Amino acid sequence: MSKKISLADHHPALQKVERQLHRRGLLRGGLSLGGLTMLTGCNLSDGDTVDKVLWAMSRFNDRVQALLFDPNKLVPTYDVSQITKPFPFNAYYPVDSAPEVDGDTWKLEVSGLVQDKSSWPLSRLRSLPQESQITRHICIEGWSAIGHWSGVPLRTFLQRVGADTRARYVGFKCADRYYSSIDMATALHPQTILALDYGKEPLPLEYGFPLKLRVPTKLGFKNPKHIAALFVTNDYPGGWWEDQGYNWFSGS
Ligand SMILES: Nc1nc2c(c(=O)[nH]1)N[C@H]1C(S)=C(S)[C@@H](COP(=O)(O)O)O[C@H]1N2
Ligand SMILES: [Mo]
Repeated sequence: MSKKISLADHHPALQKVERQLHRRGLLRGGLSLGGLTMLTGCNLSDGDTVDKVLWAMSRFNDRVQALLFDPNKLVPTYDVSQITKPFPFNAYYPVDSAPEVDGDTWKLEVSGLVQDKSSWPLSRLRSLPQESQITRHICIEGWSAIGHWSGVPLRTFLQRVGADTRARYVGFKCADRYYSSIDMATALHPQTILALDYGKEPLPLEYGFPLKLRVPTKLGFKNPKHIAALFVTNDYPGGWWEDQGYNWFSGS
């Protein structure tokens, strides 16, 4: 570690990166790249660019945000009259490309650090206790909308499958090529639900049929729709937008 710090402190290429970060106001006060590598646990080398350093800073930011997260603080809920109509559609493709999933044959695959890896047809998910919420969905693209989702609290589901709740992440793979992941504290938050219904009816095709993660403490892109598989892991799973630069934690 001391070697890495002296590399960041004395190597001309990294000094240049450090000056650029200071100029852009991204490194403040006495914080140096050496100090940053210590905080992020990231090994910087002289070939690294501002981009690589920003990734390291974003991952450090994830850890700070996770520490600040209050597992019991609830987001505001709304009245039925405040629901946004029509609820906006968003995906990385146009609405007519949303995946058509057959609810009769679909099963949620479960893997990773869980005791029971059996898969879950819709009927089995519906036999678990259900929660309902009217909450605000906030998209990073600059719009928000209030919607009504119901389903199984993810916490209830994780307990039922014997998940190792000391693991770091819960990851999701979708019927389109989308994927995402959340930290375990957020997965166990009382308002994080595996949503089966929108407005008391099964999720419409474009809003994520048959299963969508509703996590109102996080931005919209961390609410995967058309979930096909769920896994519990200690290996950072990233996500579709997260891997293209959106901050991974992206929540409150
Ligand atoms: N499977 C899948 N889930 C997804 C996306 C996607 O493209 N595919 N887009 C995300 C983004 S950026 C947003 S804002 C919300 C939009 O959900 P909505 O169509 O219900 O408004 O879904 C999220 N989950
Ligand atoms: Mo979004």
